[in-house]
Amino acid sequence: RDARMAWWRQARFGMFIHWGLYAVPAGNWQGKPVDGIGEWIMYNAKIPVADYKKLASQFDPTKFDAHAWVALAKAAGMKYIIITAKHHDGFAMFDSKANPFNIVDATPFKRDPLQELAVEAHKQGIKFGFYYSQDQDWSAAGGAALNMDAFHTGHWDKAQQGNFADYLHTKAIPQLKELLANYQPAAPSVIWFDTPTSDMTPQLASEIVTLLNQHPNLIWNNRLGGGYQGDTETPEQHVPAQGYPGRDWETCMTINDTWGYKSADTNFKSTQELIRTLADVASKGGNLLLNVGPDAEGVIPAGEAERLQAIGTWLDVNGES
Ligand code: JFZ
Repeated sequence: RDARMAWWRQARFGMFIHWGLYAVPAGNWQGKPVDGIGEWIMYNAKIPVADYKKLASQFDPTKFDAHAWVALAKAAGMKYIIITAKHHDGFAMFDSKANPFNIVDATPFKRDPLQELAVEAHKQGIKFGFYYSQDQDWSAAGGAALNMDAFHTGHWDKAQQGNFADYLHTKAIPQLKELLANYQPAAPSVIWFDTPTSDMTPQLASEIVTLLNQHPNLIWNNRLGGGYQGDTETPEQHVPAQGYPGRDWETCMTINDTWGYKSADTNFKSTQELIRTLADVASKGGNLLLNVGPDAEGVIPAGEAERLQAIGTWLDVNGES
């Protein structure tokens, strides 16, 4: 593990990117704002699977510029990028043969932005990885949906009914194989799992682990499920008081109050607050994975980009690199 973690322990600062179909509604559905984080709009507005899938025909992010995104991360002093390959909505932001609900097959854009980013990250010499929602998948039959409280009440569409193991075998595991195989020589350094439910039994999770173990340099986090602790702790939206003695850890945090783009959310944290958070994390031996939410045209909101530039300027003057 030490060899695999070496670059990560030096990194300190990474870019999280939540980008997907949810950038099209951008927090609004049928003319009304929907409460909650932008990438959960399908869940929060209980959008039927067929209606949500129709968003793909409107997704044409022609302003997407992989070079510019990687250059922005570097200018901010970030050493790695983690982008949503598939979030809970089930839409793959990459060229997938395993499932047609993906950016190449289902949108007018027809490009694989993850391929372009992987190549750019490789060229510009920073590490690259994928967020993949392995458990919750609201558009695949059998994909889980959280049922944790009165607000989060599980599935809402018959099309979601099915067997979780079947979903895993026909979609999640085949797509993870694609992500691990198709980006050479810019292979992902990290797979960032999320929101495991009780559906992810130790047995099913072990099938994923078998696949991960074929990539000895791959780092993965503690959100796979099935009892696996992975390589890294993932405190969310806060900096733990003592860090995690004896464990590698990474605080993930977003600049405003959403991860995926919401047009109305301009509640950006100040540059000063973000720099203090970075210093707090670094002083406790962790990494900060700071999120941006690009819009449906493929642009990182100016309020976010400006803050990243300002952090980079501060680091140039005051930090060591
Ligand atoms: C999850 C996702 O549901 C969310 O959309 C986003 O991708 C975020 C990074 O991760 O949300 C979580 C997951 C874990 C906690 C809180 C929100 N947690 O452990 O407190």
